Amino acid sequence: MSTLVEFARIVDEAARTASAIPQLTETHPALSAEEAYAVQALSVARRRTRGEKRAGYKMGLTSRAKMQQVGVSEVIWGRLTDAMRVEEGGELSRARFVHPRAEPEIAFIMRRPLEGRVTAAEALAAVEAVSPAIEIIDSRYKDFRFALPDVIADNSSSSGFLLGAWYRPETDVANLGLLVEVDGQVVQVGSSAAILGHPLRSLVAAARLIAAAGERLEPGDIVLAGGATAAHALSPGQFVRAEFEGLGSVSFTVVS
Ligand code: OOG
Ligand code: MG
Repeated sequence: MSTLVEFARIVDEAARTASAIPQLTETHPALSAEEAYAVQALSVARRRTRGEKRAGYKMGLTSRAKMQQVGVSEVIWGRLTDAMRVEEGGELSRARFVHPRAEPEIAFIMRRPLEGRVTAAEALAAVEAVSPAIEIIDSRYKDFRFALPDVIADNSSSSGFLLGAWYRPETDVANLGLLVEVDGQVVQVGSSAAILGHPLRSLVAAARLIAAAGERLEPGDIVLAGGATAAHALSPGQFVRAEFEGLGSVSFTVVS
């Protein structure tokens, strides 16, 4: 247990001070995914002690593009706090991160609790609204390289998120075309269908996976369904905009 507490301190400090660390599995190759989730919970608890509030969850590696980019092919999840929220249309400070990347996502906000094994219809009935979103991910590991337990312990690279306009839960988000532009140049194109075939499946998976940690989705929680395309590396001066078919766009400017 004390090793897990120490790992939680290490990943939390790396995130807090934006400094790269070696992979935990370099020295502890036997670290399991289950232990890594315990590290994640402990590290997020440290954030909570500093005053950060629960904001929901993020799903990760729910698309092939994302799995291929990082070389890990298992769906993972992490926790969101209010401090990770970046204002839509606002500025993102590059200095707060090690090597940030942006990816287009779909977000759900919950109206009712959702827990354990549920159907897609049950999941949808628990949704208050859907929105286009951008996730800012930032692995705290050197060179953005990690094994499955490393990334889980590092809160699944969670570091920021922006939400666009909210739409009714019935809005069809199954297969929406989307693109990411940097300074007006298209850098990624894709579809929301890349997210497990339908973003709602990611919400179903979220309910099931977080139940394993004894948690459930609560009213007001935000759930990011996972990147629909590979993530794009950010540097100061860039204007980043993601556009979603029928849902408008989400944008921000990277400053130093
Ligand atoms: C892991 C987090 C993956 C997603 O949307 O697939 C993720 C990473 O790519 O560093 O957030
Ligand atoms: Mg993501």
